[in-house]
Amino acid sequence: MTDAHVPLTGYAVIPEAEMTERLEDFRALMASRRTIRDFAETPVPRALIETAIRTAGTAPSGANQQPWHFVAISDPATKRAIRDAAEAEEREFYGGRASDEWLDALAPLGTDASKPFLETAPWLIAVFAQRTGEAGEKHYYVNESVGLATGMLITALHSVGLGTLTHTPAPMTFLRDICGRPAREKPFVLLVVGYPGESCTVPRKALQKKGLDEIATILE
Ligand code: IYR
Repeated sequence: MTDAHVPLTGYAVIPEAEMTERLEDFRALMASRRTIRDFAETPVPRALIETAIRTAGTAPSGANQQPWHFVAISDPATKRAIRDAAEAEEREFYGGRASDEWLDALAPLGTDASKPFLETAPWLIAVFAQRTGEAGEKHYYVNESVGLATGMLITALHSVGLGTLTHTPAPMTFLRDICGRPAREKPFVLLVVGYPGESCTVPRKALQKKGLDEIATILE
Protein backbone atom coordinates (compact mmCIF):
# COMPACT_ATOMS: atom_id res chain seq x y z
CA MET A 1 0.00 0.00 0.00
CA THR A 2 1.37 3.36 -0.98
CA ASP A 3 0.54 6.67 0.64
CA ALA A 4 -1.92 7.26 -2.16
CA HIS A 5 -4.12 4.44 -0.95
CA VAL A 6 -6.03 3.80 2.28
CA PRO A 7 -7.80 0.64 3.44
CA LEU A 8 -11.36 0.12 2.20
CA THR A 9 -13.76 0.88 5.05
CA GLY A 10 -17.50 0.65 5.48
CA TYR A 11 -17.72 -2.62 3.59
CA ALA A 12 -19.78 -5.43 5.13
CA VAL A 13 -20.55 -8.83 3.66
CA ILE A 14 -24.31 -9.47 3.66
CA PRO A 15 -25.58 -13.06 3.96
CA GLU A 16 -26.99 -14.27 0.64
CA ALA A 17 -30.54 -14.74 1.90
CA GLU A 18 -30.59 -11.16 3.06
CA MET A 19 -29.07 -9.99 -0.23
CA THR A 20 -31.90 -11.70 -2.09
CA GLU A 21 -34.56 -10.11 0.07
CA ARG A 22 -33.04 -6.64 0.08
CA LEU A 23 -32.43 -6.61 -3.64
CA GLU A 24 -35.97 -7.74 -4.40
CA ASP A 25 -37.29 -4.97 -2.14
CA PHE A 26 -35.10 -2.45 -3.91
CA ARG A 27 -36.14 -3.73 -7.34
CA ALA A 28 -39.82 -3.35 -6.38
CA LEU A 29 -39.18 0.16 -5.04
CA MET A 30 -37.49 1.20 -8.26
CA ALA A 31 -40.12 -0.51 -10.43
CA SER A 32 -42.71 1.80 -8.83
CA ARG A 33 -40.91 4.87 -10.20
CA ARG A 34 -42.82 6.74 -12.88
CA THR A 35 -41.88 9.81 -14.82
CA ILE A 36 -44.62 12.33 -14.06
CA ARG A 37 -45.71 15.54 -15.77
CA ASP A 38 -48.28 16.81 -13.31
CA PHE A 39 -46.92 18.20 -10.03
CA ALA A 40 -48.54 19.45 -6.83
CA GLU A 41 -47.47 22.87 -5.55
CA THR A 42 -46.72 21.32 -2.15
CA PRO A 43 -43.34 22.59 -0.97
CA VAL A 44 -40.41 20.21 -0.55
CA PRO A 45 -37.81 21.16 2.08
CA ARG A 46 -34.51 22.41 0.71
CA ALA A 47 -32.62 20.01 3.01
CA LEU A 48 -34.10 17.01 1.15
CA ILE A 49 -32.98 18.41 -2.20
CA GLU A 50 -29.52 19.05 -0.80
CA THR A 51 -29.17 15.51 0.54
CA ALA A 52 -30.37 14.06 -2.76
CA ILE A 53 -27.76 16.14 -4.61
CA ARG A 54 -25.07 15.03 -2.17
CA THR A 55 -26.10 11.45 -2.98
CA ALA A 56 -25.69 12.17 -6.70
CA GLY A 57 -22.27 13.60 -5.92
CA THR A 58 -21.11 10.16 -4.74
CA ALA A 59 -21.50 8.72 -8.27
CA PRO A 60 -18.49 7.19 -9.98
CA SER A 61 -16.89 9.48 -12.55
CA GLY A 62 -14.04 9.44 -15.05
CA ALA A 63 -10.77 9.89 -13.10
CA ASN A 64 -12.97 10.93 -10.15
CA GLN A 65 -13.23 14.37 -11.75
CA GLN A 66 -16.90 14.71 -10.72
CA PRO A 67 -17.68 16.76 -13.84
CA TRP A 68 -21.11 17.92 -12.71
CA HIS A 69 -22.85 20.92 -11.25
CA PHE A 70 -26.41 21.02 -9.95
CA VAL A 71 -28.47 24.21 -9.79
CA ALA A 72 -31.56 23.74 -7.59
CA ILE A 73 -34.24 26.33 -8.23
CA SER A 74 -37.32 27.11 -6.14
CA ASP A 75 -37.34 30.85 -6.85
CA PRO A 76 -40.62 31.59 -8.71
CA ALA A 77 -39.13 34.25 -11.01
CA THR A 78 -36.35 31.91 -12.15
CA LYS A 79 -38.81 29.04 -12.68
CA ARG A 80 -40.95 31.39 -14.74
CA ALA A 81 -37.97 32.42 -16.90
CA ILE A 82 -37.09 28.76 -17.45
CA ARG A 83 -40.67 27.94 -18.39
CA ASP A 84 -40.86 30.82 -20.87
CA ALA A 85 -37.58 29.83 -22.55
CA ALA A 86 -38.37 26.09 -22.58
CA GLU A 87 -41.83 26.61 -24.06
CA ALA A 88 -40.39 28.84 -26.79
CA GLU A 89 -38.00 26.02 -27.76
CA GLU A 90 -40.72 23.39 -27.55
CA ARG A 91 -43.08 25.39 -29.78
CA GLU A 92 -40.43 25.24 -32.49
CA PHE A 93 -39.79 21.56 -31.81
CA TYR A 94 -43.44 20.51 -32.07
CA GLY A 95 -44.15 23.07 -34.80
CA GLY A 96 -41.66 21.73 -37.34
CA ARG A 97 -38.16 21.09 -36.00
CA ALA A 98 -38.92 17.51 -34.91
CA SER A 99 -39.08 14.83 -37.60
CA ASP A 100 -42.36 12.97 -38.11
CA GLU A 101 -40.58 9.84 -36.92
CA TRP A 102 -39.68 11.56 -33.65
CA LEU A 103 -43.20 12.94 -33.16
CA ASP A 104 -44.62 9.45 -33.81
CA ALA A 105 -42.35 8.03 -31.11
CA LEU A 106 -43.55 10.70 -28.66
CA ALA A 107 -47.27 10.37 -29.50
CA PRO A 108 -48.00 7.73 -26.76
CA LEU A 109 -46.65 10.15 -24.14
CA GLY A 110 -49.11 12.88 -25.13
CA THR A 111 -46.53 15.65 -24.66
CA ASP A 112 -46.79 19.06 -26.28
CA ALA A 113 -45.16 22.49 -26.06
CA SER A 114 -47.01 23.47 -22.89
CA LYS A 115 -44.87 22.98 -19.74
CA PRO A 116 -46.84 24.40 -16.77
CA PHE A 117 -45.04 22.01 -14.40
CA LEU A 118 -41.90 24.14 -14.76
CA GLU A 119 -43.70 26.66 -12.54
CA THR A 120 -45.95 24.37 -10.49
CA ALA A 121 -43.28 21.98 -9.23
CA PRO A 122 -41.52 23.19 -6.07
CA TRP A 123 -38.02 22.46 -7.39
CA LEU A 124 -36.21 22.34 -10.71
CA ILE A 125 -32.70 20.89 -10.71
CA ALA A 126 -30.64 21.92 -13.72
CA VAL A 127 -27.80 19.45 -14.19
CA PHE A 128 -24.69 20.73 -15.94
CA ALA A 129 -21.85 18.69 -17.44
CA GLN A 130 -18.38 20.20 -17.15
CA ARG A 131 -16.34 19.56 -20.28
CA THR A 132 -13.29 20.97 -18.54
CA GLY A 133 -12.32 21.81 -14.97
CA GLU A 134 -11.86 25.19 -13.36
CA ALA A 135 -8.21 25.35 -14.47
CA GLY A 136 -9.09 24.31 -18.02
CA GLU A 137 -8.08 20.66 -17.56
CA LYS A 138 -9.89 18.16 -19.78
CA HIS A 139 -12.56 15.98 -18.17
CA TYR A 140 -13.01 12.37 -19.28
CA TYR A 141 -16.20 10.36 -19.81
CA VAL A 142 -18.26 13.44 -19.04
CA ASN A 143 -21.65 12.28 -20.36
CA GLU A 144 -21.28 8.84 -18.81
CA SER A 145 -20.37 10.36 -15.44
CA VAL A 146 -23.13 12.95 -15.40
CA GLY A 147 -25.65 10.33 -16.57
CA LEU A 148 -24.68 8.10 -13.67
CA ALA A 149 -24.99 10.97 -11.17
CA THR A 150 -28.37 11.96 -12.59
CA GLY A 151 -29.59 8.36 -12.24
CA MET A 152 -28.53 8.36 -8.63
CA LEU A 153 -30.28 11.71 -8.09
CA ILE A 154 -33.53 10.34 -9.51
CA THR A 155 -33.14 7.19 -7.39
CA ALA A 156 -32.51 9.19 -4.21
CA LEU A 157 -35.57 11.39 -4.80
CA HIS A 158 -37.77 8.41 -5.64
CA SER A 159 -36.63 6.60 -2.49
CA VAL A 160 -38.43 9.26 -0.41
CA GLY A 161 -41.55 9.40 -2.56
CA LEU A 162 -40.68 12.41 -4.66
CA GLY A 163 -41.67 12.35 -8.31
CA THR A 164 -39.42 13.50 -11.12
CA LEU A 165 -39.55 14.38 -14.77
CA THR A 166 -36.36 14.08 -16.77
CA HIS A 167 -36.90 17.06 -19.02
CA THR A 168 -34.68 17.85 -21.99
CA PRO A 169 -35.87 20.91 -23.88
CA ALA A 170 -33.63 21.15 -26.92
CA PRO A 171 -31.51 23.18 -27.26
CA MET A 172 -31.03 23.91 -23.56
CA THR A 173 -28.40 26.64 -23.76
CA PHE A 174 -30.85 29.10 -22.17
CA LEU A 175 -30.36 27.19 -18.91
CA ARG A 176 -26.72 28.23 -18.77
CA ASP A 177 -27.64 31.91 -19.05
CA ILE A 178 -30.56 31.79 -16.62
CA CYS A 179 -28.53 29.83 -14.05
CA GLY A 180 -25.41 31.95 -14.56
CA ARG A 181 -23.14 29.01 -15.37
CA PRO A 182 -19.86 29.28 -17.30
CA ALA A 183 -19.41 28.38 -20.98
CA ARG A 184 -17.39 25.26 -20.12
CA GLU A 185 -20.59 23.74 -18.71
CA LYS A 186 -23.15 22.11 -20.97
CA PRO A 187 -26.76 21.81 -19.76
CA PHE A 188 -27.32 18.06 -19.44
CA VAL A 189 -30.88 17.70 -18.18
CA LEU A 190 -33.53 19.66 -16.32
CA LEU A 191 -34.99 17.56 -13.53
CA VAL A 192 -38.45 18.59 -12.33
CA VAL A 193 -39.04 17.52 -8.71
CA GLY A 194 -42.07 17.39 -6.42
CA TYR A 195 -45.12 15.46 -5.32
CA PRO A 196 -47.47 14.16 -8.02
CA GLY A 197 -50.54 16.33 -8.62
CA GLU A 198 -53.84 14.94 -7.35
CA SER A 199 -55.10 13.89 -10.77
CA CYS A 200 -51.69 12.86 -12.10
CA THR A 201 -51.78 10.25 -14.85
CA VAL A 202 -49.01 8.40 -16.63
CA PRO A 203 -48.97 7.12 -20.20
CA ARG A 204 -50.05 3.48 -20.36
CA LYS A 205 -47.01 2.87 -22.51
CA ALA A 206 -44.72 3.91 -19.64
CA LEU A 207 -45.80 0.81 -17.72
CA GLN A 208 -44.34 -1.52 -20.32
CA LYS A 209 -40.84 -2.38 -19.24
CA LYS A 210 -38.73 -4.86 -21.18
CA GLY A 211 -38.26 -8.20 -19.47
CA LEU A 212 -34.94 -9.63 -18.33
CA ASP A 213 -34.70 -11.83 -21.45
CA GLU A 214 -34.92 -8.74 -23.64
CA ILE A 215 -32.41 -6.61 -21.79
CA ALA A 216 -29.86 -9.17 -20.63
CA THR A 217 -27.68 -11.95 -21.95
CA ILE A 218 -26.09 -14.19 -19.37
CA LEU A 219 -22.89 -15.92 -20.41
CA GLU A 220 -22.43 -18.48 -17.65
N1 IYR B 1 -38.35 17.88 -25.34
C1 IYR B 1 -39.73 17.68 -25.80
C2 IYR B 1 -39.90 16.41 -26.56
C3 IYR B 1 -39.64 15.14 -25.84
C4 IYR B 1 -38.62 14.32 -26.29
C5 IYR B 1 -38.43 13.09 -25.72
I1 IYR B 1 -36.99 11.88 -26.49
C6 IYR B 1 -39.24 12.65 -24.66
O1 IYR B 1 -39.04 11.42 -24.07
C7 IYR B 1 -40.27 13.47 -24.23
C8 IYR B 1 -40.47 14.72 -24.83
C9 IYR B 1 -40.71 17.80 -24.64
O2 IYR B 1 -40.28 17.88 -23.48
O3 IYR B 1 -41.92 17.86 -24.86
